[in-house]
Amino acid sequence: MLWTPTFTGMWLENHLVINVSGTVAQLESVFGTQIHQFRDDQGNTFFANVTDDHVSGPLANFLVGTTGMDQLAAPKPNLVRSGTQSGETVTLSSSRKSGSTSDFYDGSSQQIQQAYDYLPVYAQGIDGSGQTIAIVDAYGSPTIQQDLETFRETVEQGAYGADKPLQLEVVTAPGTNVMAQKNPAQAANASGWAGETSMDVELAHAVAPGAKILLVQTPNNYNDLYMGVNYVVDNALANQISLSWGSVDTLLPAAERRAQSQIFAQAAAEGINVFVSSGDSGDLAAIMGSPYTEYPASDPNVVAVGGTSLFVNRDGSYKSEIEWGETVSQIRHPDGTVVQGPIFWFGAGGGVSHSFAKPSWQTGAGLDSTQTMRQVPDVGYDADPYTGFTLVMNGEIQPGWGGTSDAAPQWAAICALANQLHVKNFGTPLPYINPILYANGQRAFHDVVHGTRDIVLEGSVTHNLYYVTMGEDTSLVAAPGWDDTTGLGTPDVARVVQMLGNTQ
Ligand SMILES: [Ca+2]
Repeated sequence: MLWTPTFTGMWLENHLVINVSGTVAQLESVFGTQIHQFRDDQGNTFFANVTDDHVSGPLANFLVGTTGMDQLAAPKPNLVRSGTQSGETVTLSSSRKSGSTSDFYDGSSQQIQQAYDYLPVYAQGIDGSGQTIAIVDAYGSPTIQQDLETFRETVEQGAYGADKPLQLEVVTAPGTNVMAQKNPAQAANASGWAGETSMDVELAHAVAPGAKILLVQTPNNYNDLYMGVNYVVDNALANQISLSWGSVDTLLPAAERRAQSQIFAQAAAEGINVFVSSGDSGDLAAIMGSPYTEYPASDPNVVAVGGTSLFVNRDGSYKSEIEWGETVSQIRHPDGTVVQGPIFWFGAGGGVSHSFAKPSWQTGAGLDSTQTMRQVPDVGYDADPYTGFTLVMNGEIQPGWGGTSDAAPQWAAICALANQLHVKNFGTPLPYINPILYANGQRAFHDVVHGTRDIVLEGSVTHNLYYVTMGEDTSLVAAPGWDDTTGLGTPDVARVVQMLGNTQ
């Protein structure tokens, strides 16, 4: 008998997750591990299991893995802002190294709708009506309802859908671990998550203004975030989910990753499409010593979303894109002496997963046919803070937000548009879309290839000049066909929605 009388458990309806609690001794006994208290170099204490779980007996026949026996690996939201670096505000300098920035995307909802060709879809009466976009974020934001209202009254002005009623529902995922929320080190991240929440909710609304947005908030740890995802999947609360967070795909214990991957497998099987930002730290080699991808972006049952820098014509229409990555070639004092450089600032994540085999559908031009592991990302979208989005956070209008967190909720919104058309045509929602995108997607995407742009930024305090090259993303580089920063490419939304919505 494995269970002690005081050991309580709760089956969730899909029988994929058993939510259990017990004393440390009980958990150590049942899961064959030891749980220790640790103190990090900041003085924060946390608990963690010191070995992977190892169960024997009847439990081993059905237990795929366990999560939540540690407070490690709090995921980070994938958002960055253009305006700050090294403790000072940096702005585009008048002494630009080359070219004009007049063709940079301006951050408005109107221009993104025009540049990515949303308008023909809206003209058909397709705006996300009847669809729900679920967003799972840690903590949420106390001002989200008012911020979304202000966003609609300002950033969305002139855009299609700015007059639509807001449909935002905020819930806390049932069964999430309240104890972890009290961890002060994790709670300190709350402000970053509030910004992430504003970004996800506002940008999903900007391009699918008829859709309902379900914001699921949880404490900031993997276990509870996945409980939030499982809550949506288990209850079939939405046909598209946006996740703008992640961490190195080998950081989580294998058993924990296996358990979480089961949720995405169920989502894909049920036609719930999950969009995940690919990360903002390039190939992660600076942290890991060699290239890595992020999880859950690397999961074969999610659509991983990479990033670009977006340039537009004078009339706001699409002009061109390059892969998103900013490298500071030099930082110079006003007297001309070089402070340091080159330094990689940020850029889209991507590459080859260390954890997941390549899915059978991942074939086509640009992919490495000899590669046996999953390649990331699947699709791209504007994510560069210098061609980034204007958002409302804490009541304040703030330009210059970027990160692949920009990209995932807007792809979830595109899926909501396609789902509305698919339901209208066939009476059923879309299946998992990655196999369709890889088989038929070429004509619906802008294929992004490598390019660079140079800009000069000036620090507000030191007046140092930052010579920045756009389009330099660590070892990752855009190329013809699929590539490891933008996947298959960025959407011509009218074409993507037609292709998906008319494929039975
Ligand atoms: Ca490409």
